[in-house]
Amino acid sequence: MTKNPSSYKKKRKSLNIDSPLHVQGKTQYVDDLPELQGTLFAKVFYSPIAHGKIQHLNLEKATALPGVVRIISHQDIPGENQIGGIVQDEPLLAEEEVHFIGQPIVMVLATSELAAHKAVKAIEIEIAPKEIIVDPKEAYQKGELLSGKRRFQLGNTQEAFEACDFVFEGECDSGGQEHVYLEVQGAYAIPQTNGSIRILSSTQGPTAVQRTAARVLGLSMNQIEVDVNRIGGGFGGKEDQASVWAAMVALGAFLSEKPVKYILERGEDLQMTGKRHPYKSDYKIGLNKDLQIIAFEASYFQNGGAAADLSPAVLERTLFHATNSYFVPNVDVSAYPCRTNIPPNTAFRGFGGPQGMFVIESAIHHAAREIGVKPYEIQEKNLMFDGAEFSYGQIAADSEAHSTWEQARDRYDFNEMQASVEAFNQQHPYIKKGLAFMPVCFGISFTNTMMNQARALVHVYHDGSVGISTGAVEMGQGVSSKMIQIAASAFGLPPESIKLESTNTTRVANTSPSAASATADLNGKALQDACNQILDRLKGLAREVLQLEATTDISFQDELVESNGDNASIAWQELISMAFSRRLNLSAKGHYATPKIYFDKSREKGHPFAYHVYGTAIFEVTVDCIRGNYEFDAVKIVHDFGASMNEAVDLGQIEGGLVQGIGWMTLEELIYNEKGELKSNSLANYKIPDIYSAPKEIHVHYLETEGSELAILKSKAVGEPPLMYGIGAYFALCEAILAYNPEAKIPYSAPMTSEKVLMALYGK
Ligand code: LUZ
Ligand code: MOS
Repeated sequence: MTKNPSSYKKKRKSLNIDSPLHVQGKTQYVDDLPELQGTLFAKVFYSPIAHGKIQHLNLEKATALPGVVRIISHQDIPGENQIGGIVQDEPLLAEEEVHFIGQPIVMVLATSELAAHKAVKAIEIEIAPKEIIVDPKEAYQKGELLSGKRRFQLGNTQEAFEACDFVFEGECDSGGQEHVYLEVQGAYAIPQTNGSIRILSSTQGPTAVQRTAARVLGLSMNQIEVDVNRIGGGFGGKEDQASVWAAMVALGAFLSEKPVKYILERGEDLQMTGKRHPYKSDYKIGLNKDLQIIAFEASYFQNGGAAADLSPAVLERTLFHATNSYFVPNVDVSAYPCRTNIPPNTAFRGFGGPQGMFVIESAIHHAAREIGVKPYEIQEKNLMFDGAEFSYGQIAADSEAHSTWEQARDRYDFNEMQASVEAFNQQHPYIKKGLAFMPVCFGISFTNTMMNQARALVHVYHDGSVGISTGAVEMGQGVSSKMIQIAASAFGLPPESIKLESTNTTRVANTSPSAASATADLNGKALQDACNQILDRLKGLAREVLQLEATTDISFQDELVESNGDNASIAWQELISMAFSRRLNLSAKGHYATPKIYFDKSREKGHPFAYHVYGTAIFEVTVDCIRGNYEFDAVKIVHDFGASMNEAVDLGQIEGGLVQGIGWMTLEELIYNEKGELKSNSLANYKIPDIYSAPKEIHVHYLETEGSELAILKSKAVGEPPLMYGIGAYFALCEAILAYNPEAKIPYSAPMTSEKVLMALYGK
């Protein structure tokens, strides 16, 4: 235990309890746990074609292979063959039809991974092909929607466009994105002696896994225990889609009465799982001669894949963020979740928000080019301000759109950056630099109000040590560190006195997934609630022991329980020991539900977000105009952290989110061909950013604000917002291309790969 309070406080600012384990390779993931004797290995045989009717399935050769224990098809499922979360449209194992390449058809159980692998290769199938759709606009035209259209409106765009001095229309596409979590999907199910099943899962959503497995097995939820120690990255890919593999192994374990494990190979994971939704969109923007945006219309065609998964929720967030950090008085935006024959797309950091923001940023860039001004002149004129209404009815409060923009502009001396870029471009005929601003405004809360609740369980053991459980899943985002900080600061103990337990559905039930950037807020507040209940009991005892008035304030600090006025104190351990001998309850269960939020879907109006997170990034890029290659010289950010409770963890989220966003906008090209085949099917032909493609400099200034009462310890959510800074990469590249070729035709089509840069440089 740290006895020196000042070193403890210093540490608290920068604690990430996971870092030492990670760098020593000691962190344990599902595949690192020792296997129980008799464990069987599962492997899925999946559809080799994107759409068709199964004519014949031959399992004979595969079944006869050594080590093969059983091959499980949809007919063996004791409960429902249905895993759809929002829409009931997704079987666990295909029945008559297949709808994407990678759709699970049967599952092999074998005594080794190799035997399972060989068996899958020996399965023969005949499928009568049906029409394949991969393009969302084509799906829309053919009436293939996964759920209903959504439309958000504010003011009257039709009238407003008539009064505009400038009106521009265009198209804008953004590509998908593979999650590339370092730990691939996987799960391990272990039958228990009482007939229940325990599942170790690499999931962001233990309760989603529990619900899905129970449904497939025809059991009630209390028969399924899900335990998550930590996961090696999620980024949304394991919000819903970890349930598939967990339900598979649970099914195998239930039928074989043996432990069953399935850790996907990277290639299987790339092929079978959904990704960020590609979008195709149409926009129309109207401005007055003062560059104020008067009206904005857009239609978003979301490529949802073959089943709904989380697409309807992702679609909704596209509309919520359609105007990013701008106030636009007249808005009319519609979104369509389109069914196509690729794997069901899913949550990915930003959850449809980035796709929406890219469209309005494209529209602004388009308008700036046509009018003959710089895009930032339009951006700066239209930033959100307190009292302004978002198209969904929420009124902006504590907007930091202006303050982050202005501080970024002045602190990083944008005028000077611009002057030196212009000088550079004049001196260099074949190397050009470009600059772009990227403001971000992201709403914090699940857009589905019901999901904004959390629970926690706290035990104080009678030696004074503390064990805490919450619904939060650690996926590398540092939430474990934050939970420990919260309990440590509540009890006035060093972090070493707090043990964070695994996330387990029997200790904390009915969890929302760790998602929506809200995990630390929701679980942290539930944890505070539990701690406060114990503290209240202890305060009563402390007053009695220290012979103080019932109104005396008691504080818990540095392992001491003190009265603030009277200088009386007792050691934490001593007080706990007394509490135990007096038979006080030293455990508590906490709950939190975000207050005041609501959303009325019939009107598409409400107050869905606890608060918004703001920030502004400035990008500088250098383009080699002979080769089309580029490097980001610097990204300079002013970010609204509120009062950051852990600057190291929060900075890590900014840097990681930024680079992931740049990857989406530049390098990461997800390609499905017209047959629905994934051509970017390995990490050799799907390029993610590495240290060489990361910006050479990243500056992050912490905008110190009041924070929000609804943010944990006033430290605002930080998981997703920085990803959207990455959109600035696209527009900085556009500016560099235009410096070389002012006539360049640049389609708004992300990612802006080197090939596309080259074509734009030399196109007319
Ligand atoms: N997941 C979800 C999310 O179910 N609802 C959301 O609003 C959300 N937002 C961001 C990321 N995941
Ligand atoms: Mo997420 S996209 O917050 O799982």
